[in-house]
Amino acid sequence: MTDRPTTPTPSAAGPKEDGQAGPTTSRPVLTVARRIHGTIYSSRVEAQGVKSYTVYNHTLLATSFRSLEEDYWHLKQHVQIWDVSCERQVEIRGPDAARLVQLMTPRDLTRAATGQCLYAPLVDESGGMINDPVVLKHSEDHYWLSIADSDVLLWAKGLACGFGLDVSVEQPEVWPLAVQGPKAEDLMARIFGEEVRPIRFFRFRTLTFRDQPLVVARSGFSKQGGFEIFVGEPELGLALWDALMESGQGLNVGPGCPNVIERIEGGLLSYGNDMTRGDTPLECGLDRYCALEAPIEFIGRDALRREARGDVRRLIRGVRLYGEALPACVTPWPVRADGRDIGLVTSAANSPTFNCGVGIAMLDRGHWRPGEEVTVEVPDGVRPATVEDLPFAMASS
Ligand code: THG
Repeated sequence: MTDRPTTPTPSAAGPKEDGQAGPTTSRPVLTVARRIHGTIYSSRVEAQGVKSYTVYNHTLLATSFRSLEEDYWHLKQHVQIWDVSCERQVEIRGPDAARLVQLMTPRDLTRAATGQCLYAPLVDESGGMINDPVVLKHSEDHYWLSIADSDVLLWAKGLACGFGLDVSVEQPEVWPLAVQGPKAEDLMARIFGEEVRPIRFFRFRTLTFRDQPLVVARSGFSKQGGFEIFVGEPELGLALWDALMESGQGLNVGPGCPNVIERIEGGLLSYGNDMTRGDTPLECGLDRYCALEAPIEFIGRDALRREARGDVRRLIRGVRLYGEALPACVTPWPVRADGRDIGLVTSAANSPTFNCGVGIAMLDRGHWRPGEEVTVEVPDGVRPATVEDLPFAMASS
């Protein structure tokens, strides 16, 4: 087997200029071979000067272009094109499709509409988080689960076999492209026409580009507004990327990617970082997507009902961290109150808006009150911190 080093890729710790730890000279590179997929847009992403990648669903995902902070301001002020091909689609079709999708999630899908996107925790038999996809309902017997970073295909296939369901479960070649930022709607209208404007949040329509149909949803992994376009044809995808980049006169369009500062401020959780199979959706603060008393059948229902009837023991909260600029949060940082361990910070970044560190933390009951003072053990010392609601809100002073 000939593994070929291709993209020089910064180490897990990332580039220094992003405020992240790690060597600055002769960093090891990530060897990219068949098991780690590039995407149909990779040539464009590299031509735009991507600085760092992560691997998500076995696929490259950019993590910075200029610096985290420059990318952050650009995303909040203008419009960015993101290669989010790593959001793979698990396609479930057939007479038992609705039953299988409902078996996987505590969210009540019985009244979901065709053309609707639904953020849906997936849980195992103990209520542990398996994934947190966006479900796209194409029809009663046709769904896409637009997945976060875990192998949902295998879980869904196992359930389909085990329950003897009449469905097909596949991972089609679909390459989502996100257009995010306050000017996203104007840019999209230049490509798809005025029909994009009436698409409501978390709804999708089929629009045409170069006479070819494309699924266009008003969704995306930022709080700045925008769309996701689900492309099935590599050539069409490149033409779409180029058209978006070339049609942005006056809109300051640029390349981008999910931005860790913006997503922490916005309270968007990252599966594998902020939550794992060891956490339940109730602990993740996703109870509004759990219809535990609805007359629906889903895996983990008994465990979640038991948890909900007792006291949920831990909860994801925001934390503000004070002091020097933070390094990257590679392994979780212990949180302490009165000298006792009370939780872990699982994601952190330096917020230019709040002028302090911002983090997402899983905290024990009794320590959830906004303003509660705690300390966080970061790799270079102990920092004072305070507990916050998610999303982070601007102080109204
Ligand atoms: N888009 C698509 N697929 C995805 C993501 C995405 N799969 C992986 C990952 N992101 C899933 N995680 C999230 C988390 C939050 C949201 C979307 C995907 C999100 N939440 C809304 C919010 O917090 O404002 C609320 C959604 C709702 O209430 O239904 O947008 O980004 N295709």
